[in-house]
Amino acid sequence: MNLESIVIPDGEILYDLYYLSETEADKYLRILQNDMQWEQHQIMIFGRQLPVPRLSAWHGDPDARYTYSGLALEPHPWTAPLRQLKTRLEKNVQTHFNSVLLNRYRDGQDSMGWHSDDEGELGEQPTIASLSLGGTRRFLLKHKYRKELAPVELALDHGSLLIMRGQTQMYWKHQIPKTKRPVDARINLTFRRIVKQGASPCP
Ligand SMILES: O=C(O)CCC(=O)C(=O)O
Ligand SMILES: [Mn+2]
Repeated sequence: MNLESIVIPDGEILYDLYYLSETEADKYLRILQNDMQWEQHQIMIFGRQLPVPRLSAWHGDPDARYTYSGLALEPHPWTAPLRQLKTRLEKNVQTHFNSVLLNRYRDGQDSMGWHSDDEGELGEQPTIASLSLGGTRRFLLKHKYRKELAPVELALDHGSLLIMRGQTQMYWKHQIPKTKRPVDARINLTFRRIVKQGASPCP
């Protein structure tokens, strides 16, 4: 593993472009594409139920529940490939994870809007391990208060690992913008540790 520090004020991010070998990344992409029970979650925006522009799946320990637009989501159990990845990451990142959110971006029109993973249930300074498989997408970070700081941009590649920790969620928002470029389908896994209940959704 070769985690490179990407220096940003008020936060800590680390990136390993080659966390998984090409062969491993291909294998996990294929397995996860087929095995997960992908759902299109709905969120409430201005009193209207709208589908989020991507598919998702939530897996974890039975008590790692989270609240999503007023719905208490029960995690699906760990599958063997998810557990394998979790164990490997826990060793490498020296953190304990009890859940993983998978997002599947079918094409360039699937996206995730600006948000921070700062829900109360993730605790004060969460460490989030984000593994990317499939088509490369732009990942942007912007500081919540210091408007003079330029956004930070990364291209999250097939098999790469991004770690966000320290104060990152407190001071920065991130997003996966839509793109008109033709892009392959992408799956992202964010391994997390739920410490208490109560949360809000990402737009
Ligand atoms: O798809 C990504 O890389 C970002 C996912 C994300 O920010 C999230 O699941 O909270
Ligand atoms: Mn996020």
